[in-house]
Amino acid sequence: MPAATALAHPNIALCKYWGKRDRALNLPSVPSISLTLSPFSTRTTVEWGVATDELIMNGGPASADEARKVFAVLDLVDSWRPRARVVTANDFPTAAGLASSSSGFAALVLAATAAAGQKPSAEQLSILARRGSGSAARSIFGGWVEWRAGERPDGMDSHAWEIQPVDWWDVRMVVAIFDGGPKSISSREGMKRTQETSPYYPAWVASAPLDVSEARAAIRSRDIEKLGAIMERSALRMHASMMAADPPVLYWKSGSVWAQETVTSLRKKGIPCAWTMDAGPNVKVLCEAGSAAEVAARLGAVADRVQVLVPGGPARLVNGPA
Ligand code: 2P0
Repeated sequence: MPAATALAHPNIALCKYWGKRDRALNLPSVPSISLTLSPFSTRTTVEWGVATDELIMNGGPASADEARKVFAVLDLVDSWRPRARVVTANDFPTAAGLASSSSGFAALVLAATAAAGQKPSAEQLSILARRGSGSAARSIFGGWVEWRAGERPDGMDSHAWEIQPVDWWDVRMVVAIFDGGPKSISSREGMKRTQETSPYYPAWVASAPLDVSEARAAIRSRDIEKLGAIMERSALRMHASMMAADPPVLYWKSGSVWAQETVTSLRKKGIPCAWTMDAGPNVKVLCEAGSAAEVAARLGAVADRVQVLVPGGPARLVNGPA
């Protein structure tokens, strides 16, 4: 049976995606910018032409909800598709503070199209990955990545592209992990609620394009101070729009604020660094390679665990099963 295996890295947004202009097609209301991050990855094998659809995730059968999302994406790869067996595994623990959906759907569409004998462009892969999970559109590419919001109703102009490759700038992303309790609300539900009830949502949408164009310029000129200011501004505006939803969408914990204050004090000491936060309490800190050890040590004093990540390459086909 035709099979292929692909590997993709997760990404963390520097300018955030929050809100959809089309829920069915997963089209964002705002453009976003991310950094693809190594060493963590998802490895996925897709085998077409088996007896029954089957999804194995991290060594065991996946939930019905996860299987529904995965096979819906395979239906887009081939609407007359044969049944498929999908085996996927992350080499990072769920508790590593990273979203596995970005690397997961990127690896899935690359493996599925290759096993079907298709040769899509990276942009076409990004559009397919987006249908599984928005942030996955960005993990098709390595390094510094922008995802266009696009304007077309069919979403064919809403895909990611590489601003600069993986080796453009030797930075680190230091993740400060705060354990404690399950995620209060899924990103999908949090976005919907923000969009439907937050009086600040229109202001968030209006402010995002300028953040993206300024961040793109800061990446191209390797200006960490400028990029850092935009990163924090984007994260704060996104979280402000969530907090103003009814009921509020609040992912912050006390440790999140400690980590943010640590970043501010590092900057006062002359170490350029900046934080971002996603749909959870963990704080991710961007800094140059030479200051990563000090940033990690300082964050280690306030966080439960710290993880240092480096820029990662694009999704790619690999040998051997997942
Ligand atoms: C991002 N997040 O830009 C933003 C910032 C979380 C906060 O993308 O509904 O799993 O599958 O498109 O991509 C997380 O949401 O949401 C996310 P769906 P996704 O990284």
